[in-house]
Amino acid sequence: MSVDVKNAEGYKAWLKYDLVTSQENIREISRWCSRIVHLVDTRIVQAAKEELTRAISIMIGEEPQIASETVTSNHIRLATSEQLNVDEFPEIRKINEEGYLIKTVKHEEGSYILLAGKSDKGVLYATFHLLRLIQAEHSLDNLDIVESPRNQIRMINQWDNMDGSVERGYAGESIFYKDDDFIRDYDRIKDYARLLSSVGINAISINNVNVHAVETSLITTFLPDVAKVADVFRTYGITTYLSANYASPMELGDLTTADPLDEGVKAWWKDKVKEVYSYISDFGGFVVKADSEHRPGPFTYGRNHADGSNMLAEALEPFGGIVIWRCFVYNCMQDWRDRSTDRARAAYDHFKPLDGQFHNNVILQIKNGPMDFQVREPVSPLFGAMRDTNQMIEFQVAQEYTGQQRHVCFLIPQWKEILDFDTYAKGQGSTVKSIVDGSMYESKLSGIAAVSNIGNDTNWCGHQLAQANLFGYGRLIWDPNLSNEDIVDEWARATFGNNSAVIENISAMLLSSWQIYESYTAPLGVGWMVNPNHHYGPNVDGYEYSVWGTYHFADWQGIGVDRTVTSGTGYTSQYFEENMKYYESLKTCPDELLLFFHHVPYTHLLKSGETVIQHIYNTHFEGVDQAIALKEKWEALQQAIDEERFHSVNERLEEQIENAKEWRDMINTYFYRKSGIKDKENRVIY
Ligand code: GCV
Repeated sequence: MSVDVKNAEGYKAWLKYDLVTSQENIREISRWCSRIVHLVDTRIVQAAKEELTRAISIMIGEEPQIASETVTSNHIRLATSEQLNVDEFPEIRKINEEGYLIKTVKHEEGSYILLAGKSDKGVLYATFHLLRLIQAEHSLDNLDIVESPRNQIRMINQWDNMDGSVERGYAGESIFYKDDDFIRDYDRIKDYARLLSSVGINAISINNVNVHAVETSLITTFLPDVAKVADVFRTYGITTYLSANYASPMELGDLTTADPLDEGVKAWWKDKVKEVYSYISDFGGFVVKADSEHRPGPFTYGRNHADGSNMLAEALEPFGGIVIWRCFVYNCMQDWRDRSTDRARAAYDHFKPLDGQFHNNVILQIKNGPMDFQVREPVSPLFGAMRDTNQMIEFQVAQEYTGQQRHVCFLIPQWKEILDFDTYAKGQGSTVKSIVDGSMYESKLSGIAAVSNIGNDTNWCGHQLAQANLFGYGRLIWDPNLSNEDIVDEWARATFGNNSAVIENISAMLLSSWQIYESYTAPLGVGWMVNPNHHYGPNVDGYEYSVWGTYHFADWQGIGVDRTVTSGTGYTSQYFEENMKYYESLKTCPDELLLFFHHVPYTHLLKSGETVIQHIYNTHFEGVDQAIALKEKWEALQQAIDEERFHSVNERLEEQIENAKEWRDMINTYFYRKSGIKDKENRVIY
């Protein structure tokens, strides 16, 4: 990686420490931060010291002194509970293994800001928190913060292939691989680890869930390289996982089967796992996509997903490893003309009957919705439906269906809505967040994963503003009760400084962006309408697996998929009763999901008072106007933002507007021609 890249503003992302301009602020920071005392010294604490040193040196123009014993002058003190007098800091009893305290402690014999965790990971997280406060010009005089992450596994999934491509990657190529080999740029990986750790992410899988031939060897010839990468992440409290190819015993091991009940296959995996742990003693385990989109899996052998995952779990169990088994299992060759089958039903139909059959070191990773990371879809009915099975949720930070990091689409409000969704699994208040944090069913393992949005682009994410999704993802899964506004504010200040116009406009842009994107793309929860395969840009009938499928079932009279029990696919029955009734009835089904659950005439009246067809026209015209307004907000900041970032965002906003117009025209024209109903405002529809 060149020095130019490292020095780019976009590269530094939210760990961009700037020289503080106000002398008063410099004095305050210097008063507390000119000395760092570390009472503990692990590699993770060294990472914390390094980050503090880097940040403070830049912010006040003077390198802090480091000591390992207490001093009488003001300082930052790094400690774990072992070095603390617990009676003096009883809060330490309340935090979990990764939690921390940040406390301004005033003593005559030397005052200090305490950054303390139960473990060294807590110290590192406290460090990043303190730095965020300093970036936001928060006073350091009376800090008293107690934090614990709400979720146990806070994971990022790379969809990186070893040829250097990234499946659904919109920010250049992989930072890990190129030409079927590792790149071995540990500086860049370290900077990625810093970004992840700064927002509390503690797990990463480093290869695509579609494991092709070369990547299958990550568990053989490439193990020394995996170990080096794991070493970098370990220093930042992040555990490394690999996506595994279910057919590995055949592809690597000369076996003629991958049948999970075959003794030879079981023995092969046991040996293999032992070998992996000989390289990486704290290896996390395997992420597995099986029997989905042409990937191999237990179905080939007439076995189910419990058989398949349990076999791997048994091999990992002696080493403390886990299996993260994806529930994105469906028949992609399904014939959509046959209205009795429904892809939305697939995950529940496959997995619900297996509840209680999974080993306790297996977690099912369930996509947030029943389909595939659309701009709008309901919450997957599997959440809460499996009382005796560990579950985690999967989001997609990569914007596959939400503008591919060419459009601004801040996804935190979407994820927050999903985490707050009441499943009614154990009566009112059974939110998704209380299922995936393990509290509702006292699950042994639980958490949240998401597909990463980074690549080797200088600014990591392609779109500068897409960084907010990665930052926000980490912050939200650390604490799902944080507000959208707080997350945006934190990110904007750390990334762009504290100019109030900048914060105000960027916040307004981000907070409205999901709704804007939804307005000019697929309406009312119907989903897709994108070009097949690459999924960018409008294509109303676009469907990749055959020429006759569509996702919307539109004809000259109406649109939408009838998923009711009464007359449709029966998908609604997968929800607990309250939600089942809510979606089943046209009276209660919310507008934004209407076409996901019902097939209705274009003249159907929405709760908003508009007809479906008029809603389609209105939102598509308004969406473009709102996209134009986004650009105006950004342009107003030209003087306040460095050229590099200003221009790169401006170019993307230009493209967003042009693409939004294309969406508007394609969608409006299609439905005008299909329905024959005119826009009541007589706007131009081509
Ligand atoms: C990694 C969607 C994407 C695929 C992805 C798949 C999955 O179908 O388009 O690229 O494959 O989801 O989540 O496994």
